[in-house]
Amino acid sequence: MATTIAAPTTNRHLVEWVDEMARMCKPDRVYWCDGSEAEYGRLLNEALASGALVALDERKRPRSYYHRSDPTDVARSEELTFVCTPTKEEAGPTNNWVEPAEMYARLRGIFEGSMRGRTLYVVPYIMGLPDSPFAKVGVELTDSVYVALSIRVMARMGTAALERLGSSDEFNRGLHSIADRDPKRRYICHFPQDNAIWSVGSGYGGNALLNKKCLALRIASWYARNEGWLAEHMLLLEATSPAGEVRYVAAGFPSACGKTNLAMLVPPPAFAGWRIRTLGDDIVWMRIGEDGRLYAMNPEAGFFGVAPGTSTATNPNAMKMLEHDAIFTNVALTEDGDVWWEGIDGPAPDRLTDWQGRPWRRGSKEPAAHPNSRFTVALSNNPALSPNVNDPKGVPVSALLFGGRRSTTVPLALESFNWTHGVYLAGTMGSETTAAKTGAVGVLRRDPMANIPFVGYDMGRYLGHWLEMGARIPHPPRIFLVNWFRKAGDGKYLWPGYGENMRVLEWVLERCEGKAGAKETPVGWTPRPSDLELRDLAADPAAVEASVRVDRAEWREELRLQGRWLDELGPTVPRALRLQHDLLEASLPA
Ligand code: OXD
Ligand code: MN
Repeated sequence: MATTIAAPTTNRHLVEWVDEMARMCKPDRVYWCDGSEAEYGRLLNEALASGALVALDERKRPRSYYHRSDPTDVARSEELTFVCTPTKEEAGPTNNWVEPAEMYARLRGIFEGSMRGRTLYVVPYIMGLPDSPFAKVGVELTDSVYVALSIRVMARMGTAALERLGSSDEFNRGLHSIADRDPKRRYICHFPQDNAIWSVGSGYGGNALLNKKCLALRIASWYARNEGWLAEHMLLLEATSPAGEVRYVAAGFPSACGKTNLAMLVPPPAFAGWRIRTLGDDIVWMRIGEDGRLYAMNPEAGFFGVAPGTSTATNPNAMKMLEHDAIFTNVALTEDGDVWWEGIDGPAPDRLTDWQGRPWRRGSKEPAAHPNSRFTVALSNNPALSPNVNDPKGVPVSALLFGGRRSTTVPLALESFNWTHGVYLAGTMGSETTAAKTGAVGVLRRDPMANIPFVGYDMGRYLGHWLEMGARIPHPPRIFLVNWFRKAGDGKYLWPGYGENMRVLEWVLERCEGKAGAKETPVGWTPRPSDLELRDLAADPAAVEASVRVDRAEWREELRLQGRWLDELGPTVPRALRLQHDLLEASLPA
């Protein structure tokens, strides 16, 4: 039986559950994390000794480490992710489902003895600020020291969580084992009714850090619907104008579509005096405030961002925050002990060690870093972090943006006519898939609110919840679609993106205040080039014109696909959204 260090809590619900799980998983040792700096150092040493982490060159990247995951375990496995509600209808058509008793039995067979020879780390954590009434406590039991270290960076972890929990039974029970990492025995399972998550066979990202996608999105979305709030896959930014006005924008883009870059945007010289600061880059919880506005907060304490494509040109703040105290996963290593990825500044070195540990030569056809390789850093590393990230009531949101990668059809920006129309546009939006999930890349898939992998219940009811929320918010934010990825016939992007997205952000903020002009189209309001501040923009005016165009033939096809999507979601899709679809179709006769 395991050596158990005395539990640093008298919470009998927690202690009994840890004992029960340890009896099943049979670790050699049970270790309770306190979240202290000293402990972080000790766990790092354990990880270095076992080879789970490699230290980077101390002068080049102080206190930074490298982790390589199994080559079969490099992205979220949506096909192995389940929502185990009592009935299939509750999980809905967009989630994999197995009845809870059957899934628990199947998983017990895999967890049984899975931690032999290993340590079980008890990782208590808080999503949200410890003093916020809206924070949620979870405890992850894991046999991965990399996971324990990552949660220390990504969430408020350790004693603070035990203190907040006290003697309560209200905590998320997360059980995680890398087991034998066999993809055929890999499952990421959510039991919303039990506030429980069991994940086995993966040590990577959202599959393994149960606080993130599993609790703060899938389980939280279920609570959010029951309790009247929103748990969303969004970034949160603060924009300060030259006149000193401070406004907040939340934006939902699918994985690896630029949330981190927009959240850390540095305005171009034509926007001197503007300042963008970050509150979050992946998850936002939103509630109606006492003043009738929608208030947003980031429940995380760190960033788990995609490395490839990150450079001084695309995201200078991210490059600064990665200079120290970072953990990198599946990027490439340089000969002098630093990290490298495709798209980083400067030319590729002659030789690297690739993400699988193999020698790599410049000119090789295969990427040196995995396309979904990641960095893990604390929020506090970001030089442009908003101080309001620590406001327990959150920040009032002026605009909600949604968007994906669309090489055609969707204009640079499209403002909805009203909340219902906005929910329709976001609920039917599509995006070309990326390497953040396993499976084909570049395939158009519908992704409501960029949240399709993360809603822990029926999607039609989720859209209904958005409509109900709209009806309850006295001063709702405006809803926009944006698309930085539209292409010309020759395959080139029409809009330069990155820092230049400030031009769209300014238009959005001005629209919210009734200041900027726009063109009415049958599908929403778009900026005309003359409505955007285009001073010093290095782009062909014809390309800008094409980026904002609403093409009637493209939209007729889009509406046909959107109609099919609503049919796929089935009978729980709110009637208002079906009527909205029919109205748009009728407004665009052939
Ligand atoms: C993420 C994702 O890790 O969305 O944030 O895949
Ligand atoms: Mn994400």
